[in-house]
Amino acid sequence: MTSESYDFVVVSNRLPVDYEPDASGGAAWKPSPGGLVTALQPVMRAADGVWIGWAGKAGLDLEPLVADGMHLVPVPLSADEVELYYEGFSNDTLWPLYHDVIAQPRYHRVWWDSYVQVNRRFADAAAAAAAPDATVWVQDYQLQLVPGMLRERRPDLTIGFFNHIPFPPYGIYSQLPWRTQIVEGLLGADVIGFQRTADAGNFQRAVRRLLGYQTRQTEIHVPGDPPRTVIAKAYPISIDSASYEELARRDDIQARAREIRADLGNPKTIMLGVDRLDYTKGIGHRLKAFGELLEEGRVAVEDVVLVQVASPSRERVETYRQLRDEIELTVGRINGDHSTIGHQAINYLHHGYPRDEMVALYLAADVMLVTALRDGMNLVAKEYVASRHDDDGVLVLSEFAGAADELRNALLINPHDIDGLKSSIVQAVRMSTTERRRRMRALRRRVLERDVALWSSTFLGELEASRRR
Ligand code: GDG
Repeated sequence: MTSESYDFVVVSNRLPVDYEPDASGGAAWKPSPGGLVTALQPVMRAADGVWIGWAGKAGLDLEPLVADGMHLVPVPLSADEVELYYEGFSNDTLWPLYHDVIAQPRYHRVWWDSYVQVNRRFADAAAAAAAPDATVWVQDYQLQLVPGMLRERRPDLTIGFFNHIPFPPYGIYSQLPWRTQIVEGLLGADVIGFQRTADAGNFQRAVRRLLGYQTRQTEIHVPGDPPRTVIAKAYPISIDSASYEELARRDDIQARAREIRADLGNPKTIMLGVDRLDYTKGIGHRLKAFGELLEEGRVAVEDVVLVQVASPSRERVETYRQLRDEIELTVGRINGDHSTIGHQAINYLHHGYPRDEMVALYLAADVMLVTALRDGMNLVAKEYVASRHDDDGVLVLSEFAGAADELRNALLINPHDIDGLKSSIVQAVRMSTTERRRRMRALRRRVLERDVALWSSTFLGELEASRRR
């Protein structure tokens, strides 16, 4: 544990670096910069802050370190805790429950016990690292008890929480045996951020139903001595838009995009899906729609190819193993039925790729398919738009992704409506250049203006304002 203290503390399940022991028995830290790191790095530097999280490998007790100019405090997790708190409660109870029970959530008391224990460890680490009156920002569903635990120990702190995934309607949320404890845990924060206004509304309803507290617009009145006002509100997350545009303008990445097109046989239309292999992403619905379009002859395998990047995810959770089997069976069937020697219907890639390659794929894709059944935001949709500095390309976007609240100029679809999805795919394939440009320009204005730096500064600004309330 660190003996130093900091005015700004970020707490998330994972640290923004991966711990990779090398062959010689030494250790290496590999930065894994995502949007959150990009957004928070300037704030961390200015406030000389610290990031608290798990290093991604079980059973390691590591010393605090400095990587990429950031102070990092690793929180250890045992192999059992990875199984119970992380794979179990976080990914097999909360994840399916918060995504509208697309898969069946599993409720196990030992998983919950581990969740409480691990949340306490994160809260202890944050309490130890935070200077008097510091600001602490807790991230995501794995750590929903941390705000309450922290407030108990350290009432001097200003505490923010951001939920990256949806918050479900009360009718679904109320299944959770520990529904009251979680709501109470979250209410330890001064500001609770959600992706969509609907998520904030669902949370407020759960508070009213479970605790009977009064809410007014974004305010929740929490009785006590002293009574507190907690803000629950939407702060839609975004990406580092400029860096995607910058990559997309690079000559080597544009050359790679042309190479991808050529390798695919220069088809008229390349459609692209990029998702973690997760049942929330609607990959099966997308494949079904494409398969039927080929079957009906509304698109031809010589003209249209679907590239599906399905990056490996949560492979130790049974539901994810089953999903992989289902998807791969479907891809095999569609390819078997419709591919020809020279033309493969679906190019399925079960790999993760470097960001450069992702941007080249975005540039190569005429149509981007985001068909999530439920998604907090969906950053892939925003990354596609940010990369299209040529004002071309069509985004087909599920109305069940948070991004649909902002990206109104996409072709919005209901992925459960396979006929509707098929029509939108055909519309995207046939769309005129003029309409593509008009829509993409509008989308780009939005994504370039509202980037991840604006997201974090807005959230932290409101958190700062809550100090004065
Ligand atoms: C959660 C919420 C919310 C994917 N494959 C590769 C790769 N990726 C990158 C994408 C994108 C990120 O991973 C995925 O973000 P999404 O937003 O699409 O989805 P989740 O992982 O489910 O994220 C989501 C998000 O949190 C943020 O709040 O939007 O709703 O579920 O950045 O590009 N990146 C690389 N190679 C891959 O193969 N380099």
